Amino acid sequence: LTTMCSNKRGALIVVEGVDRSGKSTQCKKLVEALEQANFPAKLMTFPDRTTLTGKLIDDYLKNKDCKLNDQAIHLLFSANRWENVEKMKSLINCGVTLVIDRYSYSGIAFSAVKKVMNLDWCKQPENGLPKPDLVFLLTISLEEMLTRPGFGNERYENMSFQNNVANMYNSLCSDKDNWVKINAAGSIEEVHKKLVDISLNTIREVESLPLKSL
Ligand code: T5A
Ligand code: NA
Repeated sequence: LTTMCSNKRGALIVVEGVDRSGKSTQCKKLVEALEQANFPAKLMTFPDRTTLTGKLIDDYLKNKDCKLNDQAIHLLFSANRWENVEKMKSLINCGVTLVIDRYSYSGIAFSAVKKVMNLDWCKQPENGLPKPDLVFLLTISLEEMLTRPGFGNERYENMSFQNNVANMYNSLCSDKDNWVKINAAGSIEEVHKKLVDISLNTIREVESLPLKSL
């Protein structure tokens, strides 16, 4: 990898939003489009269910007999990101743009709405992780969300919880210059085109700037 390293860094692009807003669909298409435009790109997903912490998280989300309390699962979601830090940094520093399906803001929003832990407490374990250059927040009405397939039996997949998460995302988003809200109710192609255009601008803007930390 080192021999192929570019002297320009890649961008860190995150896609957030409530369940079924289309994050996974858009992340995949975005990586393909960037590669076609000759910008090396790679998809990452959180939670990464393949790692040690990821397996515990998977059991928790599937409501298996999992006794983790709210604080413990919050810290596991964060640890699941920390497990991937070296990999993320080396790819970005080698010129690869990382497109990440959920990141710290999922961790913060989904935990803070439980009211057991305050917002500041929820943000602390994310401090020091690589800071995204761009965060897309896919917004969708609850009515529109209901028309989409895939609402399963995982924990958090209920309307009132998702509504609270949407409000929490909105408050995290306000006054942040690297956040872009995208109306995700448009067609897959319409949403995709917006993401590609904005991402290409960001990739060019940050290629000579250092990667920051949260
Ligand atoms: N979580 C996660 C935490 O609590 N803390 C954390 O730190 C993290 C990282 C993980 C759960 O864990 C929580 C949040 C979640 O509850 P997940 O594995 O990310 O969840 O969730 P998934 O179930 O995989 O994905 P989502 O439900 O969030 O869906 P997506 O990815 O937003 O939507 P997508 O792309 O799969 O699309 C859903 C359906 O809609 C269609 C698609 O074809 C698909 O059928 N669709 C569209 N239809 C019409 N128009 C469009 N524009 C469409 N775009 C997609
Ligand atoms: Na998804």
